[in-house]
Amino acid sequence: MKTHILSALILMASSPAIACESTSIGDLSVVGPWSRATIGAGRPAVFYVAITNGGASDDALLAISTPAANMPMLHETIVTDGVASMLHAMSIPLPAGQTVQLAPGGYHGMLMGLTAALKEGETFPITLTFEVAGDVTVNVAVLSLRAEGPDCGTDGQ
Ligand SMILES: [Cu+2]
Repeated sequence: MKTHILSALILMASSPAIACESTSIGDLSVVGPWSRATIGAGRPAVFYVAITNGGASDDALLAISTPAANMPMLHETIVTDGVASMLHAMSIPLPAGQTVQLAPGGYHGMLMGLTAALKEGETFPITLTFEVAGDVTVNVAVLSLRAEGPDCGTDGQ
């Protein structure tokens, strides 16, 4: 048992550190943008990030764009009677003083029409358009196929 725990610790220590990029624009903090590697370019990729609105007024994420995909969209996963379906989100509300996660099972970016497969360890730029704060471009870390997100410290999941 002791050996088992020890080898698990060594595995964790030897895996490459995943950057948790944080970018500010106006009252917004855009933290830990990430995606998953794709097997090819024929299927859509995902885009996840946490956005904190530290200001006193509401904002909203209106759109995303990236040279990595021809048709990036905002989606929301809704579970009805145990069946998950994805709806197009016209915008994602960012209430004052709150953090909104684009994360598996909820709001997310869907990158349709990839220009190339996403490879683990790469990054690509994505531009987020906010209703109030304007545009900001961040670098998205491409994690493994089964990744659950970068290690962003205590505020991650
Ligand atoms: Cu989707």
